[in-house]
Amino acid sequence: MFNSLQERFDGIFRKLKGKGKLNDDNIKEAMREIRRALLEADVNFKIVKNFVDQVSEKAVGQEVMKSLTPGHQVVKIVHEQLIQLMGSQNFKLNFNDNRTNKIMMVGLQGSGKTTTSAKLASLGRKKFKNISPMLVACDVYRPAAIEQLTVLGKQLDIPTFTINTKNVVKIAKKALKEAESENKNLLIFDTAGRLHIDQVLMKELRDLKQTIQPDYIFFVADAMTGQDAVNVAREFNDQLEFDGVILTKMDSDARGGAALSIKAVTGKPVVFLGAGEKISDLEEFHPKRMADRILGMGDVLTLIEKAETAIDEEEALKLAEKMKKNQFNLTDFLNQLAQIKKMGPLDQLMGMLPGMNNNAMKNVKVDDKEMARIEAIILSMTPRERDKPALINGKRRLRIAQGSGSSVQQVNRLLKQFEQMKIMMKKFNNPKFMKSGMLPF
Ligand SMILES: Nc1nc2c(ncn2[C@@H]2O[C@H](COP(=O)(O)OP(=O)(O)OP(=O)(O)O)[C@@H](O)[C@H]2O)c(=O)[nH]1
Ligand SMILES: [Mg+2]
Repeated sequence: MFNSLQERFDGIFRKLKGKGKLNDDNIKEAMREIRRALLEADVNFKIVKNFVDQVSEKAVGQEVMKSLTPGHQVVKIVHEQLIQLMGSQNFKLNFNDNRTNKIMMVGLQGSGKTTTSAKLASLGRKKFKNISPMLVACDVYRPAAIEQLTVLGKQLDIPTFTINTKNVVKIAKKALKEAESENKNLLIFDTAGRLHIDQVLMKELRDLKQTIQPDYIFFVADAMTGQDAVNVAREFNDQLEFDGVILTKMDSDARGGAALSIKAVTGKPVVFLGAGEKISDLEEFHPKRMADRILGMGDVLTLIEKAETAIDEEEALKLAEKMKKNQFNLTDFLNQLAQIKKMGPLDQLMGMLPGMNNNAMKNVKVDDKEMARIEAIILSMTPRERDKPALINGKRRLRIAQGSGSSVQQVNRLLKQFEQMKIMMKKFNNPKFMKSGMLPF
């Protein structure tokens, strides 16, 4: 996410920070580079021009020139400008417990509407105590689409409403009735996509909007399509007036042009990001956190939120207790690895830490393969060995190595790391620290 822009900004600012004082020429050069970086990230050219004009105006001001750390001042200005570009106000999803809340999902074919409908239903249920969701299949053109939504719903134990008709308005009316009789207070309407905007679809969507009077209409767009996504967003907004944008496939989008342009072009904010195919891969979009990420300042808050949703608090407390009593064994270690894995790929998580830009990431040794190896080694031990690693003598080490397809040295290294970890745990015996669920290494 934003990798190329991150790298470019890193280079530009390093150069600026290296200079004691700045003059007009230095600033002009930096602005030229920022302009190029944004264009390469596929940001709309008018927005780029506006952005650079505003940053230059502030940067050539006396304050920056006279400041002792002019380079840092420029970073600060760019940071503020990025936040403004993406919308300085955070969007907040609000539901009312006492009536049916309705969300309508719209967008082109393959943008991620169906997947994101399920992700949102799951997030709504998790974040709001008295919310009970139901999915409504309004994509009447492909039978497979209804099946897809139903399967996702089943996985989550969330009902999917379907009836056999091509009339979307009829489906919607029946769904609203069903919600009332079944006590469901959040309906998510998944609609059909088209390859291009066409008037038949738009009319159908407007009719649906008229019938259900949604609390939110979210426009779902594939971030990888860059400026195309922005143009389609503008047309959908003109015809349908949506409330916010959900950008999907951000995990595969290195450029970030859509995320940076949509607010300025449509006036509507990005509200969520899809960052993977798993149900839990939906993040709230916070302009400040995004600006932090783009400028390599990390996004610790999102990391903590991910930990909170993926890690079972009760488990974490149990674990903290075991650590306190020095009873932490290799099975617990294995469980912790599984919890971390639930949070997503390690490189994505590391990318949220401050200072972890692409270069730093290359030096990070803990990768997903290494995790898989550790897991295989521990799984090749007997329960007694996991409980009491001291039992593991040379012969047993050989057996474990063979069982897990690794070398005896790798088994030795893991056991040594585990011993060191236990020593460290004694030092870190702080329940609050452990509650964050992170391994202390
Ligand atoms: N990597 C990644 N893949 C995603 C994300 N969101 C959706 N996808 C994938 O994108 C593909 C299309 O997603 P759907 O949810 O079926 O898209 P849709 O908008 O409902 O498509 P139509 O019903 O054909 O209009 C699926 O393979 C999803 O798994 C995401 O955030 N990251
Ligand atoms: Mg679909």
